Amino acid sequence: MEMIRLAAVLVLFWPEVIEGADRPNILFAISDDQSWMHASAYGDKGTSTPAFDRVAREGILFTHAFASCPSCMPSRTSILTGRNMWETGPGGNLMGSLKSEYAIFSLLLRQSGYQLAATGKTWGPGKLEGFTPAAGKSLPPRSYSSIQTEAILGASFHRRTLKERRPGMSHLDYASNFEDFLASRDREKPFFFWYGSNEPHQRFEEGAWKKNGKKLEDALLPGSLPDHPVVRGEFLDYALEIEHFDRHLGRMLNILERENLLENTLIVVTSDHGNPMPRSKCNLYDSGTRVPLAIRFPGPARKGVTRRDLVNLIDLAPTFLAAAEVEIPAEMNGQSLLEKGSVPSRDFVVTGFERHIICRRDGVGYPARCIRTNSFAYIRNYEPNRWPAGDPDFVSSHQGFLGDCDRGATKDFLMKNCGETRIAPYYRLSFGRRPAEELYDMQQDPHQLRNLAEDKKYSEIKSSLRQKMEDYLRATGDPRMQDQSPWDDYEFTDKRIFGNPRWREEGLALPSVILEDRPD
Ligand SMILES: [Ca+2]
Repeated sequence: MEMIRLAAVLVLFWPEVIEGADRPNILFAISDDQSWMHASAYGDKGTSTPAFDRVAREGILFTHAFASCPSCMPSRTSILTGRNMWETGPGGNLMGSLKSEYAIFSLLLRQSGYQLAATGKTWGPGKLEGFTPAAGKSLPPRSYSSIQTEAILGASFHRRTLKERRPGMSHLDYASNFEDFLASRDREKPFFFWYGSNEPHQRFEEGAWKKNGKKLEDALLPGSLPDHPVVRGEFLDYALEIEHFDRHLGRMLNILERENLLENTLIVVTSDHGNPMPRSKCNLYDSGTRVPLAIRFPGPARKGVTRRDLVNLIDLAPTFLAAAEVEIPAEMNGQSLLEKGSVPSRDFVVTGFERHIICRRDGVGYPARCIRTNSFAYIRNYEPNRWPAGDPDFVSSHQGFLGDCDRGATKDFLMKNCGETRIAPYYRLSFGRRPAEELYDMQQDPHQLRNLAEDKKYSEIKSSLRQKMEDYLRATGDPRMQDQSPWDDYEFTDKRIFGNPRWREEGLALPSVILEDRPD
């Protein structure tokens, strides 16, 4: 408690530090699918992240940061717009679209005189609507195009590639591309640079942990997965990808230092949502929405502070704008982490999920909202008759059955062994149907394994959380509060990713054991 109060007091002084100086450069580093616990600064022995740890040590380590949505593109939409996932129309669905009617922080920075650039994964998969790409170019129908990146982040730096490509990882030499940008930049302007690694997104090089000196006992698993060597091995293969992201970040920090830029650069390191193993990504549990976050403020700000209060990644857009002394649009519901005159702490965050890929008949999603306080998490599943990871007897995409869970060793293991008494409960936790309401005591049950929603002792807590959540959803215009669900009707803008035009008709059967209805 003392630490929280101290941190809150210190926050008041940061704006004075920034004021008066030149407007800071900004380096934003975002990994793809990394849970908060998987960095050594948080105590993970299986993942070594010296660069992240350095940013935390020379700045602030946030222990409770949450993505607005546990799916790549909606999370990135929320980061860019400072809006909750239900406030961005088709931007709340994977393979939806980002409309230019929503203000995005990067273009506001550019308007105010910043130079923008990016390397690696930026926003996607999905379609940009109404943005103006560079002269003579038109927006492509496809995701992950450099023209898309140019339209929202100024310039795409991707010429430099690695000499040795590691299986499962991007060929881009992110740090050298950053160096190229610095060498070619307009030195009269402050810059905003987006470093988006493709790691640790699936697929991984299976078993790579063995030749990289990792030990199975060091793997840090969420408690919702069985403690088995296959699962431990996959978490270590994933750790190697996080370390790849971190090595490039480390090189970038060294380059900034060498160029004498480190002291006037705001550095933010995070991820778009949690790990890609079962019951994490695409789920509103902490394993899906809670992300690492470290921020190094420019100048002689206090160092090495840990903040345990709740942060939503929609707070980043206002933070960047505040650092650049740009007015924050009223429609951004995030709040700057540099906010002046008040303690910028939240007493709850609300997250949401709608539709990821096609994995249920008729291509519908799995709508849910969650309110998370320091003590509890309350989840409302609006369609409890649907299957949270996809219909178990329906396949339409490259992810196979249960397509809202990425292919991988742990998923395969659970599917192959779901008939075993020891494994079946884990299978159900990840892939079985869920009740309409879930309530977890986050102090007693951090892995969210004991649902208290039907326990009478907690009925007051449950109803007050539900009320608080619905008040917030109403105040921020969630269509679900009007009994509307536009997300199931939004177009899939990037069908290329499925590679299967017959998805509506197709469906293959699996062993009957996994078709069992909701467990107790
Ligand atoms: Ca992702």
